[in-house]
Amino acid sequence: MSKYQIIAPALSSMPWQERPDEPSNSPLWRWNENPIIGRNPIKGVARIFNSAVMPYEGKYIGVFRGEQCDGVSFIYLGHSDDGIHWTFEPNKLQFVDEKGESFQPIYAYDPRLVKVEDTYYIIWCQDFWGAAIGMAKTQDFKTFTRVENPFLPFNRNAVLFPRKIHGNYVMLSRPSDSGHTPFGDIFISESPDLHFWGNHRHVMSRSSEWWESLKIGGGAAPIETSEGWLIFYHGVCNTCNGYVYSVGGAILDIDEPSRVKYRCANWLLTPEKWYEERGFVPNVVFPCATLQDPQTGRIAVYYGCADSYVGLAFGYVDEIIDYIKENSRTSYDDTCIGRR
Ligand code: BMA
Repeated sequence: MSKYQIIAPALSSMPWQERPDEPSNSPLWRWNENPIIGRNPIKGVARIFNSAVMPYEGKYIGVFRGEQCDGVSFIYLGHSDDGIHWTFEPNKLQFVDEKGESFQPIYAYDPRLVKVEDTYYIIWCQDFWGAAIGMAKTQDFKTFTRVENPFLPFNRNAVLFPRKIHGNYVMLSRPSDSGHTPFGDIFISESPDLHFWGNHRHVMSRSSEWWESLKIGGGAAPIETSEGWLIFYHGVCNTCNGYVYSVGGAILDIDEPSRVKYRCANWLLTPEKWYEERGFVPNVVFPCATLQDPQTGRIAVYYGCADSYVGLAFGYVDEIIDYIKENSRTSYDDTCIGRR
């Protein structure tokens, strides 16, 4: 029995490997056959990375960022029996509008996939006269209906919560600029209907810890636990050789998620392996999804590696939460309700 409970449906299976016997500074460890998706995975697609997966009908399904050979990213659907070995549909996802007519984004990247009640939502970044959030829903992974873009440009890294809070849908996002944004905090917004968004609050700032001192952004969908919403997010610092992206961990209040209860001063994952340090954009680990099993307390984190591959890391909820709590450093910006 875990010390902390994950509140989510039980999984009959999930990818898993126990911690290898090697020095580590983190409660997470990597799958020893990373990366799970290599180069040129689909005809016309050079790289898949920053992607999200979910259990579906006893197997796994995922939405994948596929960077085409012309450099434009779109979302591709993938299927897997074990969550590790993936086959991809050859064509990018086709979206329709509420009337059923074709409604394609110009580009689409960094998809997240979240189930709320009986519907699956894909949330991504796309062009809306500048980088902004796109969103679609599906119940069968055959028809993908776009809903109105939730926020004005410029915004990225939107992550929907897996259940409503106080009757509203809740989403994290990171207001940004149109380029390689050299700033950025995580905010939260609510909606009664996924159409109108408001009650905007500040959640957490880039911090004085150097690894996340430039900007931060939402990563995987929050995991509901007995201690609060466990989030894996990305934190970025600027070096003389460019940005470095690491994975951070925090726990948000279960009823008022704009309040940060604990925030780990240390990264949980930082580029250390060849597939994280070397690629189209070196030194990037970028979490977009988790699988979690309440019975065993196991968590699998899916993350993009160097804008070139997908990697998988594992941890136990007890060790992750204890590590975040033991190394927690919060500021007033984090713990306040986030209203000014
Ligand atoms: C961010 C996003 C991510 C990407 C990262 C590193 O701005 O575009 O998709 O992984 O930069 O290049």
